[in-house]
Amino acid sequence: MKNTFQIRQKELEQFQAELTARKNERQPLGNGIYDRYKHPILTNQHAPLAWRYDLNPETNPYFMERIGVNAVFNAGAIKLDGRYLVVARVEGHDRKSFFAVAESPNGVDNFRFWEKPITMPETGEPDVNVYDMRLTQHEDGWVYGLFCTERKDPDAKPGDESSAVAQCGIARTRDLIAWERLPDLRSTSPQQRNVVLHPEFVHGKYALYTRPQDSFIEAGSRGGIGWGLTDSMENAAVDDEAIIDPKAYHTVYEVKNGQGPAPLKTDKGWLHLAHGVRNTAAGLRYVLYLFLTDLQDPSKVIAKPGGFFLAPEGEERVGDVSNVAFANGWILDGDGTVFLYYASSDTRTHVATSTLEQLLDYVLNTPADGLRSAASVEQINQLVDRNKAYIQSKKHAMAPELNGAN
Ligand code: M1P
Repeated sequence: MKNTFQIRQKELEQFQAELTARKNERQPLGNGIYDRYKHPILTNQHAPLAWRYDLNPETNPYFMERIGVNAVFNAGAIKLDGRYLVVARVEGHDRKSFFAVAESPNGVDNFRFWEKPITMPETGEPDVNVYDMRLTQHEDGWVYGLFCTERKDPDAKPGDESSAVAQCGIARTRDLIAWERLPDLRSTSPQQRNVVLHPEFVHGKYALYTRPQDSFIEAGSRGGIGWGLTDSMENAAVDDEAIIDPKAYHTVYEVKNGQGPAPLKTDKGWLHLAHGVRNTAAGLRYVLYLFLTDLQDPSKVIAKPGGFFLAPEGEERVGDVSNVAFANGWILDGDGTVFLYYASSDTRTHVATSTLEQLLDYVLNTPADGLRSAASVEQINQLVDRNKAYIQSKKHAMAPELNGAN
């Protein structure tokens, strides 16, 4: 028996040491906008053995897993004191999600979880499930974590054990270790998910991106990325939500959408990463898109490429909730590198890298959604014509006699 314990423990320790030490590799043949990487940065296999196994051979002679981790996904991200940190949504075999910090020396590999998951204080109304934290380093000096808190719908009919109410939970910290829980956001919407705090005060108030919705899954008559102001985060309340980026017919965000991480400030405007959801015969498909808002008025969209920026590819398309790309974390580094943390199919977490310059080029120079097939063809034809004209001009420049010159 002792032998079984020792053999399994050694094998698992070795496997995890290799997994966390593995170098990530940039994938070739990208799209010029960002690079994908070969390996996910975090999976359920990255969860420390001490979270899952009783390490005492007397009480666990078979070295059995006692507490299972099912998935590690939808991670918030921040660079704090020079450290690349993500706050992942870790989901156990019991379907409960919680938050845990993982740290990397370079943002793309060697992510290791801190010793213990985050102990998130509860409010007077305990959360049943918490997930999808957006981290904002606010100019007031705090790091805020806004997340979805989910509880059973008190109005669910007898026998209905699925209906839930989603709201925005709020906590703040200085170090990602000690968290102060604040009251949940109050808004006029019966449900809220994907609420994100803007990093700067706007008209002296805290500004929030919201996602009002009629029911737990369906955005219904509401939806779109909303915008609202609140006097305080200690008693956050948004009475008036303006929809700044609505869902739209026959687009990649026809069913619903939601702000990803807090936007990045650039000299051309606020750069936003968001997810859009469309319906298919195989269920919902989640993709990521980018848009830019005005520097002075972050609620005003000034540029928005058509279609998706990143969609699940290859094995990313398969998981607990297949066909999902979701992102709620990115890091802008001092040299302009942007680390985009996205999850695939509610199962694992990946990184893509780009630069602020490339992302702005993408946002400012990709045609907007023309909303009709004919408009898409027209955009391609315009590009072909411009390319033809350019190639012709190059030919003439190289051989002036073709141009009638002597
Ligand atoms: O299952 C896909 C995603 O569904 C929800 O996102 P949204 O609120 O936009 O529908 C969230 O539960 C998210 O965590 C999940 O990845």
